Amino acid sequence: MLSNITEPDRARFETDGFLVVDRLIETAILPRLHRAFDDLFRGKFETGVRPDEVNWQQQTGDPSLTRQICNGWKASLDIAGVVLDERLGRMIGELAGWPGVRIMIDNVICKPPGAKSLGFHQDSAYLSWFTPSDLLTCWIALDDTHADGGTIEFVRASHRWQPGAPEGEFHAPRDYRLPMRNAAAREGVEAEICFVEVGAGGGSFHHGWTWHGSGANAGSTPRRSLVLHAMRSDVEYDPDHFDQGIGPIYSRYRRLGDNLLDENYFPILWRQDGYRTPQLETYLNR
Ligand SMILES: O=C(O)CCC(=O)C(=O)O
Repeated sequence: MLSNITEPDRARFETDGFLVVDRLIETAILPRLHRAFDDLFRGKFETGVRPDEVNWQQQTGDPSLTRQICNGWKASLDIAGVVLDERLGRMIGELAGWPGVRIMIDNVICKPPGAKSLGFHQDSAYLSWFTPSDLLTCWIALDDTHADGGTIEFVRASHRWQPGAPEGEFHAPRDYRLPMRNAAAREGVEAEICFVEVGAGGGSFHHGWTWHGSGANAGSTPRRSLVLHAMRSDVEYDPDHFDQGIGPIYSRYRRLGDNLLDENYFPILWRQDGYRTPQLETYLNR
C-alpha cells in the first residue's frame, strides 16, 4: 500500500524537517528503474535528449565516486514516470502546504560498494534564483538502505537553524559532515543524526533547509536513489537573485520577456485546483 500524507506526518515533518516513509513507489517497477540507471550511466539516452548534468559515465568516470546525473527524466521515460508522478506531487504539496508543485530537478544517484561520500549541505543554500524560494525534496531508495551502506542522513530539526552559505565539496569531501558540524557549533547545539533505513521503494521527504548528506558505502550492495527536488507551482524567476545558484545550464530555460518558468522544463505535477501540465501525459505515453 503506497503511503498518503496524514496530519501526524505533517506535524512530524514540521518538527523534524524530514519524514521517513516505508513505501513511495511500487516495488514491481524497481527492476525497470535499475535498468534505466544502467542505461543512463552508460550514456544510453532513450529519448535522444541528454540529461542536463551528466556527472559520471561508465567509460570515463572515477570508480571511487558516487555517480550522479541530473534531470534523468528528459532522457528516460521510466525515470520520468516516477519523478513526474502526480501522486508524489500531491504528497509534496500536502506536506508543504503549497497550492501546487513543480519539479525543479531530479537526481539519479548510484553509490556502489566502496564509493565515497556526499558532503552535508542544505539544498536551499544553493538555490535562491526563484521566488518564493521554498524547496521540498522526495528521496526514493531503489535498494534496501542501511546506516553502513551510505544511506542519506538528516539532522533532526536542523531546518530551524540559521540559513548557511554554501560550504565544502559535494562529491567525496575529506570529512563529509564537517560543514554541518560547523553549523551546529554556530547554533550551539549537538547534531542528532538520523539515518534513513528503509526497504527498496521507501524513502523520505526533507525540507530545503534541513542539513543532510551521506557517507561512503561500506556495504556489499549498491545504494541507488532517485530524488525529486520540488518547488511551488507559482514560483517565478527572481531577477534580484538570478545569479544565485542557477548556473549556466538552467538559466538557458529563462523566457525572453518575463519571469515565468516554462512548463516544458519545469512542469507542474499537481495543483490543488486539479491542473497538471497537460503535455506530461503525451510525453509519458510516448
Ligand atoms: O542521496 C544522497 O546521498 C544525497 C541526496 C541529496 O543531497 C538530496 O536528496 O538532496
